[in-house]
Amino acid sequence: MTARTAHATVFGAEPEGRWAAPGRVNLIGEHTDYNDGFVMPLALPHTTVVSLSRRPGRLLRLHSEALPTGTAELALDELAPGRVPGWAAYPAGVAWALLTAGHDLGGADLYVTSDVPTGAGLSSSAALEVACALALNDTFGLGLGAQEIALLCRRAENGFVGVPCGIMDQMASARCAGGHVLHLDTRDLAIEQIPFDMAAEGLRLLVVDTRVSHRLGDGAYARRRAVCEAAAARLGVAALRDIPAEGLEPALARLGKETARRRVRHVVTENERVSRVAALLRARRARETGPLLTAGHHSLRDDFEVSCPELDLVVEASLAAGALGARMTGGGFGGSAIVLAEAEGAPAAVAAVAGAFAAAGYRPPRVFEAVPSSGARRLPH
Ligand code: GAF
Repeated sequence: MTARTAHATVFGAEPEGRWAAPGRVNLIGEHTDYNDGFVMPLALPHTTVVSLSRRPGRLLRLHSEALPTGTAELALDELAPGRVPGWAAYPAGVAWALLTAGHDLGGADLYVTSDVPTGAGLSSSAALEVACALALNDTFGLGLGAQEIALLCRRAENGFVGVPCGIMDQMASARCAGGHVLHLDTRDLAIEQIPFDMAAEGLRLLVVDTRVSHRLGDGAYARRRAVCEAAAARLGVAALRDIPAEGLEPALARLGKETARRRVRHVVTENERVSRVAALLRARRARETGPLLTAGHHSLRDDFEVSCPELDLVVEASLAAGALGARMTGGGFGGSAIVLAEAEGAPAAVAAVAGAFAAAGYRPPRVFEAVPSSGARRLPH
């Protein structure tokens, strides 16, 4: 059954349109977005697709193909943070963010399908939010641009779902372009689309999903963010982005706690790595980014302390098998890693990771290629 037919079967009405939003993988720039810093995600070919039909009244009905838990029914005028459990909190949060921003919505039925892996650190939540926002924006003629949509989706996640994430994932899903990485300044949201064609340089970028479930809601992410904000306040800057690389040592000397020093060192050095990777990609020297990716992993493992044994093993095993660079990607505590390898060396790196996982008694990882794909869009009817 196609999604269109499924929509009609569940809701008794043909969808008026379908909208797709991708998951993302981040090349470099981790835990920098809530410090006003720099990030460099690319959209994956995996998308969440939402079909929508309007309905009379002010009820929002939500159905996910993946979850046989039935249809969630929510009154638009009763949406409030903390009241909607499970996956429906994301679409409901988007409607809430739109309504509280003063936009006019009516009743709607939304049917959701997705092939973005969940819990894999690949932004399935942002893909769901952005696809829903796009569907509501187009259908109710709200006239919002991609950046406004990303900001509203972050507001949904922060204020309604309760995850204190930064802006990277929503901007990646809304604004990435096929064949490019999105070099984003998360302070003013200025973007640079940098061409990213690994095949042309004889390279491959692989995503390794460790299948260790990653959850940002358990407090560790929020604690990292709070330490960074407290350190910025202590250093008298608006955000850690304002500490330049050459100002790192004096800044560290002013921080009392070792934990704060480590977190600050990660953020400042990571922003510097994003700039260096951007310069190499502009010069079509992607091969040379490998050591920067690996340095980013070590910083996330040792200074930011958001890695886990499975992610570390992907990095160690792939590098030992000749990969050019590797790092965890996304929030961490599980989820996925990326591996940059020579095209002809990629199979050996994948085999080495699979072998190391088997030897360690871990579940086999899922591996696929990161092909830079389009951001959110309306699909042809
Ligand atoms: C998660 C968050 F949602 C992002 O905002 C970002 O902070 C990322 O972790 C870490 O770079 O994906």
